[in-house]
Amino acid sequence: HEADAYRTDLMTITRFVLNEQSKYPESRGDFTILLSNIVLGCKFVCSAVNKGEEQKKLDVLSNDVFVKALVSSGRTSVLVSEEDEEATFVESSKRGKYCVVFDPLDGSSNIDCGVSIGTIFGIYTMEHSDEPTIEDVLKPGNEMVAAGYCMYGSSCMLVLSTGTGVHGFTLDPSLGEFILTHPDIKIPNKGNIYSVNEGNAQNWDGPTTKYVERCKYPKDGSPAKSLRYVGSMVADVHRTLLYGGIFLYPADKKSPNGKLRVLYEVFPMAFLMEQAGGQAFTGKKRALDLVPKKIHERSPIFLGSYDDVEEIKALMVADVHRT
Ligand code: P6P
Repeated sequence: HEADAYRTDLMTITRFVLNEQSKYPESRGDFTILLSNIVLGCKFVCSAVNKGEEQKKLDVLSNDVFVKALVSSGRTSVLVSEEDEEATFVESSKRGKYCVVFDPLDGSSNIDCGVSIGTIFGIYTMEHSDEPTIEDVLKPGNEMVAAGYCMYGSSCMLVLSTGTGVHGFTLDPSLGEFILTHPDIKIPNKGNIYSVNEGNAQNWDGPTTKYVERCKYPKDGSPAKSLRYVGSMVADVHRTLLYGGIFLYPADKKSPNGKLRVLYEVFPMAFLMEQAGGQAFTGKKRALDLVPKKIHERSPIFLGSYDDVEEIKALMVADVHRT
């Protein structure tokens, strides 16, 4: 009977977020409506990926679905998508108090070989009722109110934080609902995995090179770390969140700001890492303290287990004092 009780008490993502929002007496359910439209987009992408849609079409299709769902939600004013050169400003009759930055299909070059890919999103609130401007999305990550990703892999999993911890929801295709399966995810304080594209090693700076060397040839006699690199940020970050370790996309001589985008890759993943007890560092500062000047700006990123990131921070700080 107990099992049945469990089976009928469905903690869907909508119920979970409604529950969270009930802590804000003034909440009118706007965030819940916004999130349900992001969830709709994720369900669409999950179904299209599983149908084996080819990459080119899926890139554009998924962006279309997210933009249309977010605009029609009536809860957004400015949207930034990896797929669109310019920001989308919602027409006044449909405006709401949220601004959403997202990558509808991150890692899409991996689609055609079946490797996991994902949607990444971050949410800001717009604190004024004037005409929205680009300034409403050129804000530091420390002003984000929520962030998350959806990973399209062997299962479809949405990982979300609204500022009170990190929670994982798995899509039950028979119900078409995301069900809470991983409440309150905490990243291990230290891990034994490092995740980086070693193919860029010849272009790394000193501290990155030294840190990776330490992972491979530990000085203190501890076992070498394992290298795990999928090349799809959502997959690499999801593994880091659950197993611990460090994910790095450093600057290099070819790309002085690294490759990953601040608004819809670095900020959402940094937000989640901090909420899970980890941290995220740009090589110079806390990632969430960056203030982007352009919507597609890039930044180097070192994120994951708290102690692992502390180690590379120490190397970077030491390097600054030396130069
Ligand atoms: P590289 C995918 O193209 C992506 O944007 C991220 O998902 C991923 O972490 C990174 O680029 C991989 O880049 O240069 O190692 O192939």
